[in-house]
Amino acid sequence: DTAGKTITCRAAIAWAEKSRLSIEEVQVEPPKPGEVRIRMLSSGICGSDDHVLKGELSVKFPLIPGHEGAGIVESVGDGVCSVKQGDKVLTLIIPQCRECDACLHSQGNFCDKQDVLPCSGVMLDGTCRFSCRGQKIYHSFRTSTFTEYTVVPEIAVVKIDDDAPMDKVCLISCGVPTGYGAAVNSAKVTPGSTCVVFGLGGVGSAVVMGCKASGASRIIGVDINEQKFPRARALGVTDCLNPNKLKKPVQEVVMEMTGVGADFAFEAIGKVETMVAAWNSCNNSYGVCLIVGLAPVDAQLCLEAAKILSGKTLKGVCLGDYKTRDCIPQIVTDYLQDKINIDPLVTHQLPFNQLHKALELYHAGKTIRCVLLF
Ligand code: COD
Ligand code: ZN
Repeated sequence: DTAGKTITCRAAIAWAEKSRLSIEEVQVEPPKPGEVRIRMLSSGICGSDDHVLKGELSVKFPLIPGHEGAGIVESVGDGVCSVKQGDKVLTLIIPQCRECDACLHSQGNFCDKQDVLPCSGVMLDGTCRFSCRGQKIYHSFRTSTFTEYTVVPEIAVVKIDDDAPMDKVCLISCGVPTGYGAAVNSAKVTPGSTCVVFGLGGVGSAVVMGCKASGASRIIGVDINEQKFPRARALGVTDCLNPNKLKKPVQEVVMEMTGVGADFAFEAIGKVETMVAAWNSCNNSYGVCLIVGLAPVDAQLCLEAAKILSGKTLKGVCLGDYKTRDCIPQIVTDYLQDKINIDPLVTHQLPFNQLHKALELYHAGKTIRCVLLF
């Protein structure tokens, strides 16, 4: 029994920005009151992890990256009552404290206790649970999942169904609710509508699934990597555009293709230029543009101010506007009941010790999601 004891295990550490991750032996302290220690079973590699490693977010190094995790509760700290030892759980990049303004508001989900914007890298009490060769290692996004064991606050973990397949459901911790939820829950895509999705990675593909499930009749997919097109078509994209191969700006092409602009546009890349292109691809009167991607921290979004008067909507959305602990377990149940199929998003699975190969596949643009298995 490891409860109450420090666990020594393997974890991937980013010692500095842009440095190669290194798999090290780390010490993981027991959970303090209100915290949960999890034995990881799987973790996706998400675009936001890549932003962290490139230094595009104001994170502190050294840290253990990863946030899209599924695992089993190893032990809990005092006062924890929503999960217990042996429960299958997902980690939550956006926690739900149920006490802050956003949690108490019917429409809010961006909990005050999140650690993305900005990133402190520490637990809620200001300390870390990880160390390596005597040096403290920071957490990322309240989660840190590229490790055999992690410690997270109770508010950033949720129990899921006992029969959930743990080699896949990690995607339901972030990519699926972020993309699918943006379409079905946040935008509420309407039957027969035209959608345009910028970025056909893991998150953009989940957006496409949500548009399709909502009955969109035309889904235009935009990506500079044409390797993404066949899988996107299989998920429901009807027209693929590569902005680098077009003679005109992509928003002009979308305007011509649709005549009136898209009903719904989604940005799932995290770049200012594509946010502007998504905005300008929408119908001027009733178009809705959702920003799903996270731009670099100091970037500014510049739009023609007069154009907003005609009635179109610009909306940011994080984790599909879902209150995470309340809503994410239901997505797992929906998957188990064949109401949503996440299998096409899992294009690769590799053991944790092949992390570098997984990152290479990600950077080569070959994956939708590569799941690391522990
Ligand atoms: N034009 C078109 N496509 C592009 C361009 C471009 N200029 N640049 C890159 N792309 C394509 C890539 O080829 C790739 O296919 C895709 O965009 C990006 O996909 P991935 O697989 O690298 O990344 P995802 O899908 O895992 O994540 C993308 C996000 C932007 C959603 C992610 O990085 C992000 O910002 N996440 C934050 C959103 C969020 O809600 N996080 C939770 C807490 S805030
Ligand atoms: Zn993510």
